[in-house]
Amino acid sequence: MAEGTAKNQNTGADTQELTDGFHLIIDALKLNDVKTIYAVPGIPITDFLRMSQAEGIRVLSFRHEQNAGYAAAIAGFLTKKPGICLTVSAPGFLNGLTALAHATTNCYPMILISGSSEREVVDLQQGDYEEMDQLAVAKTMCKAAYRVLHAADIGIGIARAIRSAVSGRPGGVYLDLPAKLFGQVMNAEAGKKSLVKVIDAAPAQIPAPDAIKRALDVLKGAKRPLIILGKGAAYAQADDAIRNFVEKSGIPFLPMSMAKGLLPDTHPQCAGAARSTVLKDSDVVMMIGARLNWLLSHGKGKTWGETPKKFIQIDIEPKEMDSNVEIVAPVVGDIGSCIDAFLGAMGSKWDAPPAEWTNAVKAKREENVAKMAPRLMNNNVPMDYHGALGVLRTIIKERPDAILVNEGANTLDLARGIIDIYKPRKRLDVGTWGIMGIGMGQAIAAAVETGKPVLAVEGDSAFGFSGMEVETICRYNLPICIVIFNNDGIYRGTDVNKASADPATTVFVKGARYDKMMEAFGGVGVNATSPDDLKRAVNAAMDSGKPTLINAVLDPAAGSESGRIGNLNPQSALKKK
Ligand code: ADP
Ligand code: TZD
Ligand code: MG
Repeated sequence: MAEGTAKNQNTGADTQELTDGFHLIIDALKLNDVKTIYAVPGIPITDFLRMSQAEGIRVLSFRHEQNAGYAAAIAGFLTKKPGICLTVSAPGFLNGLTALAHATTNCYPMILISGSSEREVVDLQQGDYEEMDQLAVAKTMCKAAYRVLHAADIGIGIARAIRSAVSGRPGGVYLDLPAKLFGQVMNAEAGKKSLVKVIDAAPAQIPAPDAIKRALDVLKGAKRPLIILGKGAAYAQADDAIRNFVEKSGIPFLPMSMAKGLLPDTHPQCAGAARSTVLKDSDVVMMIGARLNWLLSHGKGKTWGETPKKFIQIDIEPKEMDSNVEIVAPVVGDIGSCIDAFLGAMGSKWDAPPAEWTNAVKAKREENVAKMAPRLMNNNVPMDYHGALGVLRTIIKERPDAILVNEGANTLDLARGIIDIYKPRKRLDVGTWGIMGIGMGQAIAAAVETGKPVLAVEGDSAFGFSGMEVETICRYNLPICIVIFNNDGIYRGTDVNKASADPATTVFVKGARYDKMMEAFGGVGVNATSPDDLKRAVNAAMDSGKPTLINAVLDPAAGSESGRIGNLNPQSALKKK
């Protein structure tokens, strides 16, 4: 036992230097280049956070663990290193758990570290302060879960957590640190030796040459090929290789939401504005870091039309292959290595796809863009989504380095389609689950990790899930401009409950002034009632870098039920009264 050893050594020699759990955890994190911790303090981690700060780790102290967790998760996506979230026991842990599960679902590397109560008491269920068998609860929600009981194992525990989070398919890892561990002492020299610097945490996974050849043969035989880029491709940070590959192939590409900007949405091969056409009419589809889940209608059905498809898939996770439909050419490996292998095997001459196909995609795209253009220029008061988004679209065009955070229903679906993204990893949103509440956590981590300005475009409901973090944004003085699309409710503000005096479940207080929330903490609040107001206010915020919240007053009737995914609502078999 480390504690025993340290005591014995201590009695033997007064000069013996000691260390403890607190310092070993901090040293282990620093040794592995952890620069930032996203946290909410309390027993047993308050002093730990103070010491971390004193030792040069930046600690972002949040108002709710879920938001700290979403911050850590997206930090993982942005940096390819595990984002670290620290919480107190039971309730703090549970608050962080949604984010851990979200990180795992989205393949973001993240480590949730929670202090926990004493094992002896927890296991006998004797009612400790914030008692819970956290390790058991966490196990089903993440890629791996570990507990460290001895100070001498801290180095190994943290190394395992880091490696588990980032290697293979990235995901969430839980690390349980009982309160007693923090104060455990051991010989400082032995402690130092026990720390582990993780070497090559996410080793390259080189694809098999015959898998590359098989995939290229399928691609060569295509008459109407399509590339789908997913957020795995954005995560991989193989931006130049991906761009070279897409351009060399001449194949139209469709970016999934968070893969927008890997190549600019305005790129001549971008099929974003011809989505339904390319999904229906393509004959060979090459998936790069994207899954055939609900977001792509599982690769079958009406969305995919009558044309028989052959799927090629590049993914680091072998089990992803054939998950929904047959993959005729699976390519297992990390995207950087796979794309390099493709570029090598394509040789210097590669025939572009038939012009008939690329011209048809281009024509459809131009038709759809032209149809949309006048709607984006409207100056209606009260604003509709298109008028407001037309303004934000121009602002992002002029400021392509800014990071767009986006959540809501209509606010999400319409912003995704309308706001072009020009650079990789500049669009962060609700991800695979379509989760509300990621807004402020993601905005904070984006500002902290990249130093770039952030524009958070939020439905009024979506914002409410993490709205208290505006105080955090003001406290750390982060360059974040929040625009709330305030249509008085979820989907719309016009729903009426005919059965009682209670409001309908989807509507909020009419005419709410979210801008006042920001003013309460010393930030800039603006009430914008027209596209011109909105433009002025966002530009001022982006120029000044001051924490700003703009309440964009939208027509309460603007918006439709569930945005673009109303079809997923179950229907009652009984006739409506
Ligand atoms: P989207 O929602 O954009 O369609 P998904 O989250 O569904 O994207 O899919 C991302 C996929 O990318 C996952 O299957 C994941 O295993 C894979 N992935 C993540 N990182 C890498 C990488 N470095 N190399 C290869 N595949 C990766
Ligand atoms: N809770 C969580 C955690 N995630 C969810 N996705 C939902 C609830 C359900 N939900 C949606 O899917 S969108 C949405 C909710 C509550 C809010 C939509 O309203 P909004 O956007 O104001 O954010 P619009 O522009 O009014 O559509
Ligand atoms: Mg709304």
